[in-house]
Parts: sequence; C-alpha cells; structure tokens
Amino acid sequence: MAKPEFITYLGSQIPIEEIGLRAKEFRRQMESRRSVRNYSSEAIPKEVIDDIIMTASSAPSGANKQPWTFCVISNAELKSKIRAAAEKEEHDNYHHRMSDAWLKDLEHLGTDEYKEFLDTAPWVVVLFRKTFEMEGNEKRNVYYVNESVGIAAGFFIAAVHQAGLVTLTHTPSPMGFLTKILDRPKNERPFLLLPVGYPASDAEVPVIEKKGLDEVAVYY
Ligand code: IYR
Repeated sequence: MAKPEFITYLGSQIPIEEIGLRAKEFRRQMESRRSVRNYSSEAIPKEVIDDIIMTASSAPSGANKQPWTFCVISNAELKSKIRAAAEKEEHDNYHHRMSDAWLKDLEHLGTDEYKEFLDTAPWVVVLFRKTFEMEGNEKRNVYYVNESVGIAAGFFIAAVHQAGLVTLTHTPSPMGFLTKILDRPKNERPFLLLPVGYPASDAEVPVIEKKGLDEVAVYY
C-alpha cells in the first residue's frame, strides 16, 4: 500500500479571548436562521449556488467518499413537474398517510400539501445520497452515508443562511419520483429537497422556540 501523504495543518492561532466572541457571534447568526416556505422569484446568480454547494461538499464524510450529488434546477418546466409530483405525494401524506399525532405535531407550523415554493424559488436543489460509487465499471463502497449526507446538508443550510438567502428542508416522501424526473443512476437515492432564494417580501414564519442548553446537552 502507498504511504499516506500528510502536510502540517495550519490551523487557527486565534487567542482564547477572541474565540469566545466568535462562538457567540456565530451562535447569534445561526439562531436567526428560519426555514422559509414563501420565496421571491428574484434571480440568484449560479455562482452563488456553486459556492454554497462547494461549502456543503467540504463536509466530512465516511472515508472522504463524499457520497452525494447536488442536482440543481432552475428550469421553470422542470420545477413545475417536480411541484406537481411532490404535491401529489403530499396530498396523500396530509390526507391519509400521516397519523393524527403527526398532523397535530405539525399544526403549529401551518404546513400543508401545497408547495408553491417549488415554482417560485429561483433554484431548487435536490440532494441525492449514493448507496455505492462507480469508478469506471467498478462498484466502490461508501460508508456512513446518512451521517455524511446529513452533515453536508447542514453545511448547505448554514452556507445559504450566511450568504443572506433562505432555504427549507423539504421531504415530499416517498421521493422516488425525483430519481425518475431527474434521471438519476441506480446508485443514487433522493435525500432532501432544498429551495434557495430570497424570502418573499410578505413571507411569514411560525413563532417557535428552540430548546435550552439544559434540554439538549449533558456535561460530565
Ligand atoms: N413532508 C411534509 C410534511 C412535513 C413533515 C415534517 I416532520 C415537517 O417538519 C414539516 C412538514 C411537508 O413538507 O409538508
């Protein structure tokens, strides 16, 4: 086996007093993020989406395999097709697939089967996870795929927010229709759909609270 190559990691030399300020500032910034369901159709340059995807794709992944594909849609016809298929699934979800308890848990978010954002957002990104990889004609393993793709999705959401845009983690399950519409190979499965854009000028978000530190962390 080839000897692994290493280089010195030129990490942060930021003094500890500044570290505290930076952690607070990033917390403040991330706590202002909201999932938005109403989008402006204002155009966003492709380069912005390229950078957001490359940020997401810098995420750690099992054996650094980066087992993901970001499918990026701006074509109006294709967005409409996705919307129609998503709303069909969501109609069934809201009308008989989701349990009463589930519907009750969603009540305060005011969600429904109508997904107008799939037409209005200038970009719709569908994130696929890879169940294996192809290197030429050879099948290659991938590892911890859900963990890896989940982390990349988190980076994506943070990058969208940091750029000053909004997104939403949308899961119009079952999502198999996305494989078909986007003509993806058989090693890819839809993971999340993320519209990206400016919020509509009259966009509203539900009043929600996040759990406090004591509810989410245990220090030993
Ligand atoms: N996929 C549906 C339902 C939905 C489910 C959960 I859990 C949410 O947090 C929000 C919505 C939809 O997108 O409407």
